[in-house]
Amino acid sequence: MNFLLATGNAHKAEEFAELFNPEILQITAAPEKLEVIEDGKTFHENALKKAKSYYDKYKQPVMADDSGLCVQALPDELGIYSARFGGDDLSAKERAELLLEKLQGVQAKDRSAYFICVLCFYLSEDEYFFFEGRLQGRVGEEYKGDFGFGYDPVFYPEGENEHSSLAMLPDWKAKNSHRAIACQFAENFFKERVCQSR
Ligand code: ITT
Repeated sequence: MNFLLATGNAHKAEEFAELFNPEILQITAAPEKLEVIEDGKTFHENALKKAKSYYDKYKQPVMADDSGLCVQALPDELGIYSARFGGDDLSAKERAELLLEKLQGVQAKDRSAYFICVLCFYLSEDEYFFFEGRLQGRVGEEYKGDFGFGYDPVFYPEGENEHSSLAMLPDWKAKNSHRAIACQFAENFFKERVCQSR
């Protein structure tokens, strides 16, 4: 199955290129980025809005991603607003540094956070599906690492890699991220669907 990718974020597009088995799902870049006002109250609403906007314009199946970082100590500041945290004029690095600044003095146990990715596969107005992935961890004390994008340099996943930021773990991120988990759910779903239709 072929889906048009509804994103203006080149980093997401790069990650998706590696995340699907092309024998099951092929994702093609949209010819042009559309301006979509993301005023939904949930990741699902925003993912649907993006998918529908691209579907309405290009009249073909679309996949959209709405994602963000949810930080326990700042419940209303990031989440669905992650791309705009601190205002529109900040760079991704400035946003991540602002997050470290706001958490200055907050103890390790209260720095808990998770990344979330909600994918919307939009086949038609009557048929669309959501898949969600999460990655648990914490906001560290330091900005570290050169890979990835957004908040990766300040996010430290829980478990064996807890001393490395996500921006230091490109291979691990490709297999274990919120986006990789959501893609795996989607791939399994569409694989099953193709098998059933044969
Ligand atoms: P599109 O809406 O065009 O897809 P966007 O960047 O505006 O692009 P979102 O509205 O989904 O995307 O915002 C998600 C923000 O959350 C993104 O800009 C990053 O700051 C952050 N984010 C999401 N996934 C991330 C990841 O894997 N690593 C680091 N930061 C991430």
